[in-house]
Amino acid sequence: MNELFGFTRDVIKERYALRTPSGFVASNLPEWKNVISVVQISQGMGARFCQLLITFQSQAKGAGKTGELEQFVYVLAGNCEGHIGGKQHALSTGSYVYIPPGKDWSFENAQIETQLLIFQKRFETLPDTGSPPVIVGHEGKIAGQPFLGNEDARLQVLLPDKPDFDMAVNIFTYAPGATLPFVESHIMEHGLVMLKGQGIYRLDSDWHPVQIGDVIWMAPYCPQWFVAMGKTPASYIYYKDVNRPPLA
Ligand code: UGY
Ligand code: MN
Repeated sequence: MNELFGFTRDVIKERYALRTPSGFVASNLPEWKNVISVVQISQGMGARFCQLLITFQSQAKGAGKTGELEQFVYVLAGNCEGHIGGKQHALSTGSYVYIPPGKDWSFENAQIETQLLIFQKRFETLPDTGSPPVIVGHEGKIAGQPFLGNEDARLQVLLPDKPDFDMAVNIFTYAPGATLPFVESHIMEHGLVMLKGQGIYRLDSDWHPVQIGDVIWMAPYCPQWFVAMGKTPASYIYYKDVNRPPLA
């Protein structure tokens, strides 16, 4: 269908943002060479974390140190090598790596058009917890659990649910017609990418059709709800901040 110029589904509001691939603009990030990098979510819109989409071109490489930050890297498409703290890992579509503070990292030797989704935040220490370990995994090895008893809405929890970790990353998969059971409102913030299918996202008091590739930021307490629509399952990967006191 032809769309007349000047239209977009993108919405940037105080409590949430919806961004669609047709509006993405690349920027240069010092740690990455020969990639197309899009900052999907950042402090500029009010978030307390950063979400990046990296697309490898020929001879691409990213290398750096996490320092005080932590980052979760998910392979959206393609394959590459990850080097974390001196250890090499072969990564393919669906692989993920959690890199705690104080680690050297690099990603290279990638198939062209390999895509990485990255969630970054400043790690929040607690007096009685240590720094979490490096985690390398694959979504195919994590079973989806029924969400609050609903077999049609399944959650894969990619990181250990332990107090050391201050971020969670999950994949939520809905059969057509399945929904979040109620309109959630919570202290945690979310960054989200639609991986498959389509549906309607309620954000604050607005309803938006969403599809594969769309990005959503939800501020703390933003009311949120989802229904999967169409003939195929819908799924999204999302970040949330967890396990820390509200007043730090
Ligand atoms: O983990 C969550 O808060 C999740 N149920 N939120 C969401 O899918 N929007
Ligand atoms: Mn939520």
